[in-house]
Amino acid sequence: MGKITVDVKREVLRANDMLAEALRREWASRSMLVVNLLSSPGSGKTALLERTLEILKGRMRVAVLEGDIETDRDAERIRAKGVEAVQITTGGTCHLEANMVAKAWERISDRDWDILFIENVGNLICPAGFDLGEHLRVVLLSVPEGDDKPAKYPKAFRTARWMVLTKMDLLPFFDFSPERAVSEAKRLRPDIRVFRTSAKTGEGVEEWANALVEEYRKMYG
Ligand SMILES: Nc1nc2c(ncn2[C@@H]2O[C@H](COP(=O)(O)OP(=O)(O)O)[C@@H](O)[C@H]2O)c(=O)[nH]1
Ligand SMILES: [Mg+2]
Repeated sequence: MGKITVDVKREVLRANDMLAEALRREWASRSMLVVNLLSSPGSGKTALLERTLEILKGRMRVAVLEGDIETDRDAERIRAKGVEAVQITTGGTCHLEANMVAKAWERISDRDWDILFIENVGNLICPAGFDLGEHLRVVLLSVPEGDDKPAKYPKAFRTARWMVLTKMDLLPFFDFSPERAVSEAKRLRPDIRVFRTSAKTGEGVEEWANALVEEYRKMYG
């Protein structure tokens, strides 16, 4: 029984990775930068996106796929910014899989986009194991969560190329050491690029948004 479960799991992952690879190629052929945002629930993924979209407006054609277990509240928040958003409700599953993303993508693939954000289901464990075909994986860590999270959830931080420390405005109220968080993350991934932001004050958001534009230009000139 144990062996069959393991084999099935491996097959599911293999099918996911093949589809993810096909999506990555399709998106690259259409000159798109696709960004997968990972974090615990409430770390500020949607809030950072809301701010980022304001900055990117008029510069890049941006769309968002919103992953949640239930409700389409986050997609509504994005649409309120005048940006195209497709909600993916997983109905209990704690992460997005490439097939869910492919289905949502179909709904907007008739138009041209420069950057596609995928907000993953809030969770630092399961989403780390599923490639969605993204070009850039970003993990968010908010000040109230504690600076020990990279060591506790290593896969999320090892597989992310960028890390955003969010809610920096709350630093005076928590025993959170950004230096410790960064050094723990770097132990897992020495080349991880770090941003510090606050969606409340706007601190660091412009730098992060500009880095996304730079990343896009690096890929497509
Ligand atoms: N103080 C502060 N609160 C924030 C910040 N970003 C998000 N929040 C709050 O944190 C909560 C969760 O944010 P949300 O964007 O929904 O997180 P998500 O679940 O990761 O998408 C909300 O109440 C936000 O107002 C921030 O930079 N500073
Ligand atoms: Mg959200």
